[in-house]
Amino acid sequence: MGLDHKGQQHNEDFSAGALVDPSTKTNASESRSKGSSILDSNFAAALDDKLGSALASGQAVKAGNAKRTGVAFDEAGDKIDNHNHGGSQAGGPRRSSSINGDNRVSLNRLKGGVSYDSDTIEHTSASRLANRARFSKGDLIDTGAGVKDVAIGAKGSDVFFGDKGGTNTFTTGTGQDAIILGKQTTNRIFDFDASKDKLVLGNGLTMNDVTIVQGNNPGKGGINQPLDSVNNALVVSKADGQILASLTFAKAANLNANSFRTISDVEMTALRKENIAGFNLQKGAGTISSDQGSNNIQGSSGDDFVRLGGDQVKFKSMFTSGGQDEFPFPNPSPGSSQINIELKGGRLLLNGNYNNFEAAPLFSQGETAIDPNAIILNGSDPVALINGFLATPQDEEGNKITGTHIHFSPAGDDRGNFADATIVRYIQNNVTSAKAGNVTGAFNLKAEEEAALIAGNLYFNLHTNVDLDKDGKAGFPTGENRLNANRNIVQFV
Ligand SMILES: [Ca+2]
Ligand SMILES: [Ca+2]
Ligand SMILES: [Ca+2]
Repeated sequence: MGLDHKGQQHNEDFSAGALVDPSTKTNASESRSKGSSILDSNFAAALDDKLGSALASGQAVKAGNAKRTGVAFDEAGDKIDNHNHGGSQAGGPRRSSSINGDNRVSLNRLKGGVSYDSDTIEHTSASRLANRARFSKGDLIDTGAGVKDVAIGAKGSDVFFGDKGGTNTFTTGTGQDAIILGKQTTNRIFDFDASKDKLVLGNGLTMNDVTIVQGNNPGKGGINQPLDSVNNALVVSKADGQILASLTFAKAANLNANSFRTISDVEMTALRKENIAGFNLQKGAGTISSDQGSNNIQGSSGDDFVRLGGDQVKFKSMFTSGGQDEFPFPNPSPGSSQINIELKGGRLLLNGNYNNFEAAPLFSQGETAIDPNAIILNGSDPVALINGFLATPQDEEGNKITGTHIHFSPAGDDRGNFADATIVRYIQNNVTSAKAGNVTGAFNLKAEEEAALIAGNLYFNLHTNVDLDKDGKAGFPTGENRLNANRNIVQFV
């Protein structure tokens, strides 16, 4: 059996002889709750939610008399493609202080940020970083320059170089990973764990140069969510507002002085050598695969994708026994579902089944309206709801609209619960009876989607609608079963 994700791997101590001398360790660690319930602030923030009295009072709202108080969960309305990492076109409302397309936030935005005295930040070195990676069979991953580089680490304690400009997307995997930040470079980290991972300030950056702040952008956009999403913790340059790190689904309050290290230019030069003892040099351009050993991966000045070669990641089966696990709209459905996934060379293969649902899957009967018997849990307008869906008739791979979707955002692990209704993919849903069926999918993931999957950041929603068995119980258009491919599902082997 492989190692679980970060939360279950405790055999290395980042601060014990590795990156820092224990005698000089700062005591900035603070105990903060990492978990959160569906009632925490993420709930409203993630959805711009107007949940209304329906769920709060335990009452469901029938489609025919749903309150028309605006669209609380305009699912397909959040579907925006072709926007840049800066998120300037990402879905949802924008704030004047938010990102401007250049991976920056306004300096005014930084007033609420937190920083620490540079004297309290430990220095690290090439040997410390390399040794820790080597002993854990981790990798040195330098994607170099480029507009959009993507890299995925595995179970070892990897080092990610994020100091050569452009926008990088990193999934670090398990272990105690180090991400080196630099000027004029934005690093989006899909699975930063403040209890284990470190941000290393390079390019002469000191702690005095940066501020830690929670994002405040309520916009959505799925994998292309705004970098300064309310769900993300940011490390921002005080000088120009450049976002140096966007830690998705992380809380700025969980970072402290011990989350950071600094590294000198001399040490960076040493860490970039091609002949580092114990590492297998892999130079390449474009897609580069790591193997199980310690790799010194050096990408090109163009866009690179460092992915896991071989079978370095597997996924536990996902199962849910009813709508009570649904987030953000728990429901009383007795329906159960199971989905198994595997990843083969960037291709996501998916199969599963569901039973005892209240109604047939949304859109499986060719409907263009919500069944009047359907229950809408968030009080949204059923006409707007269905029109929102219908406005996204297919996903970017051309899969036709179904009520079974892949979305971006985790729930059910130690990061708390989040929801983003933007469609990532439509999953084929094959009805076998009024209340049961099976689901299948085969998707060619883009580099960032693959990184999101391995970070535990995708989930699967099975929505229902039409009361085929005429028992008076129709579907739950805002969600019947949700299965989270979260950190607990991702297994590094
Ligand atoms: Ca590159
Ligand atoms: Ca790792
Ligand atoms: Ca029914």
